[in-house]
Amino acid sequence: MYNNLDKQILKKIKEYKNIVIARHVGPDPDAIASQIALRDIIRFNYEDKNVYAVGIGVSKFKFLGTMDKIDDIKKEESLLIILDVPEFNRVDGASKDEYAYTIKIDHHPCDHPECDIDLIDESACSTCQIISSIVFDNNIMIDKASAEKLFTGIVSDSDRFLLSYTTPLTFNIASKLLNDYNLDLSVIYNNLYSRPLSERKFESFIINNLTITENGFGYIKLTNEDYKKYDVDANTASNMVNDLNHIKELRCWAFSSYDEKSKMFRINIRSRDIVINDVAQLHNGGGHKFASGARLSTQEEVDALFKALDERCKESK
Ligand SMILES: [Mn+2]
Repeated sequence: MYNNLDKQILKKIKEYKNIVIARHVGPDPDAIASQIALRDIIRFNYEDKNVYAVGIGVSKFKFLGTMDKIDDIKKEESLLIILDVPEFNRVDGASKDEYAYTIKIDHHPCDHPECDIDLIDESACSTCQIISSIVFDNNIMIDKASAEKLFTGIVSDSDRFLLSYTTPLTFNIASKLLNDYNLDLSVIYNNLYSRPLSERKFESFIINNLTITENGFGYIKLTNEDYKKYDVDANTASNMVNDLNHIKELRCWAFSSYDEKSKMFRINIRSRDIVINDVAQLHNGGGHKFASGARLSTQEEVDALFKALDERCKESK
């Protein structure tokens, strides 16, 4: 279904002895699950290859697997695959010019070539869905643990099949993974969705302190003090943005969370039916039509973006 691009990718994987797999900074379950699953699928099929998953690990997602330290390989003779990320400036732990050949597999829109091969499927709910399609279309053997990871990424990025990127193909693939590999749903859902009470309290704090404009735009600016008080981190906050879906009064909503490490404001934007990625693009961000983000360095820039989003809500009333 990928116009032979998948076959070209598989050919390159066959060709290279050393393969490094990277994904975006501040990873979500889809990023890590697709990365680990692809690594383990390649290892499962080619015992003699050196395959590494790189980037900073996130303890919360340890159940998906751990990152690797690259051995003493010649990167200039190695293949780099980047997953779930449109551009190299957001890739964690790898840069383009170090490697002999680069491949991108992603579901985020991108209007320019980034790698030697770019497989972009904007209709897929997740990178894990794309990897699953490649696996099934090409009758590739995979192990049960990898199937479990692919399913986890699909469930997580589609927000449990709620988001509009969920298609009949998403269900077909999920069903095939479940059925062919006899997956245990309760284990997967427990890993993904059990969370400490402090996080639920933090979620209540967000809902109680959300500002909603008359145009249906909701926003909150989270500070380090807020994280400390609820014992959560900036990452937790940005992953929580999906939880505000289906609040009637909201058409579009955004979190600004200050990240001490990078000294940047991380903005997460969601919308029920208003296109917002073009607004994000004008403010140092980007993403999907209804799910975007941005990274900004000053409070003024945050205010300008929020104003533009409110404007967009007003225009599309
Ligand atoms: Mn994704």
